[in-house]
Amino acid sequence: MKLTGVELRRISMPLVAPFRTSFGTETTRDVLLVRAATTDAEGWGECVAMTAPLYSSEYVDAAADVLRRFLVPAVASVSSAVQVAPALARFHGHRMAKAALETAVLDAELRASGVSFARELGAVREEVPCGVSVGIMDSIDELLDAVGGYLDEGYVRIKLKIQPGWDVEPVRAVRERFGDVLLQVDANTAYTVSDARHLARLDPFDLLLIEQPLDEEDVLGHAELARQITTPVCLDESITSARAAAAAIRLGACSIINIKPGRVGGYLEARRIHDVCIANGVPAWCGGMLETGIGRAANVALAALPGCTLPGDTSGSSRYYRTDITPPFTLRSGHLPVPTGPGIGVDPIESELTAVTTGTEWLAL
Ligand code: OSB
Ligand code: MG
Repeated sequence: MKLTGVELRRISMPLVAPFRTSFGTETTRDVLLVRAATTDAEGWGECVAMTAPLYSSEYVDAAADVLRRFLVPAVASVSSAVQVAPALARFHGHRMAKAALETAVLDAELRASGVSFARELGAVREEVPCGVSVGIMDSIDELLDAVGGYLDEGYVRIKLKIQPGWDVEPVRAVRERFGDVLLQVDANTAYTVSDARHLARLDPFDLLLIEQPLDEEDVLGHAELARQITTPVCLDESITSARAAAAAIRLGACSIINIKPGRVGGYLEARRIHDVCIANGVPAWCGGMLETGIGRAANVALAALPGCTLPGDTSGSSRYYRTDITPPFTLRSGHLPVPTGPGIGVDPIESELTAVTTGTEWLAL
């Protein structure tokens, strides 16, 4: 297989409702798609970087820039996806950009050989249970309506975004209204270790986990916090590699890990993190970044691995978009089917893709 070029395509996808977190409110997803053209097949990757560097240091314009100037030229002579990360290793950071490129090359390679992502990664399930991430709302009533709607749709686990001033009360309200539903919270780094006694007030609510309460660099702080609360600590932002995962586990900073391929540089590193989790008896689950069907297809394959034992943030297309750019992912009894076709197993719908495209750029190799 030889790469002949890479297309960078920007699309603008309005969300069905604003998604509010402790770091900001997203109303439209500005997505960068990477299409790898090879002598044998073409492949797709979705860059999960957001419009502004609020979740992590990456943002979509920077991802496009680093791909154009450094990453794409550096993969000119790779003949397999396993060669992508080594070819990019001398460039620091930019994991979401690297992940999108590696995923596009992997998709092309797997399509050429007729192998699905699920098969390649080692999936053991044909469908995956789905959770949903529920943003911060203006009122508890609004939150209860949203959660009730998702439970009616079949979601098997609810994740509430929290921040100081929106934590114990929303959790209490959801517990009181919806009983023993699987429930967890995500703070996206909104607290400090001095909030430990406050966060311990979540202990009585039997949460599955609290995700990334502290700064992404405060791994030791998470270890200290984990000793002061009974809710299991799960890391998202802090886990940027398999090495970081192994260190965080060894330090006692987390007992659960959210795996996001974009955050860690791609699906091959994501699988290594999964393997670190299995080796340590640490439950893992597949996170999300409000992906379109292109990114979702590969995430659902990852969620089907044996170590992904908790429901992921792999929701149906309609939770995000009125019209997806692929055939929509639709929940069946709270589950999504794992694609079985070659590569990511789904194709963009040409007319939908064209309708949302704001620009394309062809980088010949
Ligand atoms: O922290 O998990 C997060 C969305 C964007 C950025 C960060 C996060 C999220 C979510 C939504 O929680 C997950 C999804 O439904 O895709
Ligand atoms: Mg998170």
